[in-house]
Amino acid sequence: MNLEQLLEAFPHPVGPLRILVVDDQPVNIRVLYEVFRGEFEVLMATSGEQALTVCQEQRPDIILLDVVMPGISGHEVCRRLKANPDTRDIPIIFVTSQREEAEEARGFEMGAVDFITKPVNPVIVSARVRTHLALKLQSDLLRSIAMIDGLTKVANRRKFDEALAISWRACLREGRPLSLVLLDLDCFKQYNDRYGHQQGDNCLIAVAGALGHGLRRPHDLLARYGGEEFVCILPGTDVQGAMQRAEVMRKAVRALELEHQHSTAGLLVSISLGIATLIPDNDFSPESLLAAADKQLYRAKQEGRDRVCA
Ligand code: GH3
Ligand code: MG
Ligand code: MG
Ligand code: MG
Repeated sequence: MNLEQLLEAFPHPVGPLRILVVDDQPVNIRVLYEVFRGEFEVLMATSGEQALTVCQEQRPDIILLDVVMPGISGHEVCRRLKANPDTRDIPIIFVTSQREEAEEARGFEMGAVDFITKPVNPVIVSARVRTHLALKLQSDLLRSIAMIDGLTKVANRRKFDEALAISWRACLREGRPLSLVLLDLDCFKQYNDRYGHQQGDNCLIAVAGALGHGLRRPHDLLARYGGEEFVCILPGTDVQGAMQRAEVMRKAVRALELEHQHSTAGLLVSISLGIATLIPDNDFSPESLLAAADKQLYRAKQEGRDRVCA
């Protein structure tokens, strides 16, 4: 797909695409600004330092980067952006008056996606930028699809595994508690038997939506763990906090008022939840936390369902 087709099929979530033009000569910036201003939001920087700040604050979708600049050079800007996980996926095109092949090869070795010589030809620079933006959008899209559950649109198991490892390390480093809430729909086999698999799927979608009420902080994550089980990662939340959130989720599911005539826990769709909390240290593993939450979930089922155990 080219850029137009991609943008039409998958509109960019936050307004127009942003292109950062970096050059110590304002006249060079002007030329590129004229090429792109109708179509993209053009961000500008006249030094390497400024370019790094703009990247950190505004996350451009692509960068046109001059090589020779006083202070931090284009190569150094590239090296630093590639070393930072937040910025390493932003495509960089070097724009330079140095025409030697060795220079071009060096740019590619540093992780640039393309190399354009000055004076730029507007048609060529525009075509190359569009090609790389289309590739960038496709790879962003693939990455996000690979992390999302197709039915409920919450994070999938793959994303959960990744996020749990990250939260574990962060809480280990900071000596903070990490809570997991594992939950499972009550008597869902009977729900499918009574209302059909299609309505079962719709029920899972509605429940996933209601569970979102239990999330508060930017690093909280709700994922579909598998089948009709979901899991929440709550970094920095202690057991009391996790119990509050679990109660919010339990009530939000009840509040959907989805009829379930064959549930042993009442006549509405409900969930059972198990909580485990610990301050990560090297004697435990993320798997042990999950196993502890599963144990509590089992208890919640045993004690009659539609409840939270910790
Ligand atoms: P319990 O209260 O003990 O959890 O009883 P349960 O019937 O929910 O038992 P269990 O967790 O073993 O049953 C899981 C059921 O969930 C069986 C399976 O058919 C159903 N299920 C799993 N994934 C899906 C799905 O994607 N869509 C639908 N419609 N049903 C699913
Ligand atoms: Mg220069
Ligand atoms: Mg289950
Ligand atoms: Mg179940």
